[in-house]
Amino acid sequence: TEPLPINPLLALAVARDTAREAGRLIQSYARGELQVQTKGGDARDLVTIADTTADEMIQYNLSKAFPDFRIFSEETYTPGDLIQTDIPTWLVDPLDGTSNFTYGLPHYAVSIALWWQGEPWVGVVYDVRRDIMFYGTRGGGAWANDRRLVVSDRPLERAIICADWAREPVRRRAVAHAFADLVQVCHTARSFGSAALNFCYVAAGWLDAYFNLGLYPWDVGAGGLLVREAGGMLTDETGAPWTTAHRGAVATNGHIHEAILHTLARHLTDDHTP
Ligand code: 2AM
Ligand code: CA
Ligand code: CA
Ligand code: CA
Repeated sequence: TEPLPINPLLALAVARDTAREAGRLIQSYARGELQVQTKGGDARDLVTIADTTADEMIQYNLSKAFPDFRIFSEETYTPGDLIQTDIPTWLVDPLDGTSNFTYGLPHYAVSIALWWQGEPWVGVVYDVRRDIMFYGTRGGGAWANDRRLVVSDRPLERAIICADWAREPVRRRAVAHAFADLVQVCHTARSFGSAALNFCYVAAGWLDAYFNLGLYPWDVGAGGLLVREAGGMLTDETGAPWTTAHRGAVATNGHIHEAILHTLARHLTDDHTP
């Protein structure tokens, strides 16, 4: 692939500053009365003024710094939009963990990735409440503040497995059943509600595996880059290397990847029709 037409470190600096500023903006809404709305008639798909205002600010900053780049964002995306490989494209999730945010659970993040030629070049995930900046560049490693991240080497028996719940009913059930099976054989299991942060936790070696079967490019772009830069594996639920076309993402330390895929496959092929 051709190199990015700009210095990735410049894009990284802009993405980091923008994510931190978005975090401040999100926090300015955290104490007030939130008008929580739902999207597309799905009662579980929440959005607030914090999501939309942070999205506007991020898009303004990124397009001011890089006027020729595209932006693919959760809050302005319309179904059918495609990521073009020949134009550098920002993948933006202004607030990842909206359910946590609206319920007052202090665990959510801002996720920004730069995508080009089918590959991630820059990834930034900002943990708003803990003030941790996770970031990385293609070939430049994965970092949390100033610490280099490396995935764990734990086997399944000592692993902490993490998952979040797809909203689509068949996939939601498959996740729940796979989770129930895995919890019997691993050390323990968690569900935190921010996909972006969960990928960072796999990169950091704090979690050994994370899977979610209902994700979009802006959920995975940044954190997924960090998983790979930290030496981990990132595929879809069939084991194909993850791309922006996939809705399922499985991130692990590599050692337990097959076991997770195998367990998921068992429940994805089950027939649950009554
Ligand atoms: P969000 O908060 O930005 O919407 C929770 O399940 C995690 O998965 C969150 O990071 C959430 O992102 C993300 N997610 C995005 N789309 C989802 C979907 N269709 N079903 C389940 N989780 C989704
Ligand atoms: Ca959302
Ligand atoms: Ca998200
Ligand atoms: Ca979001």
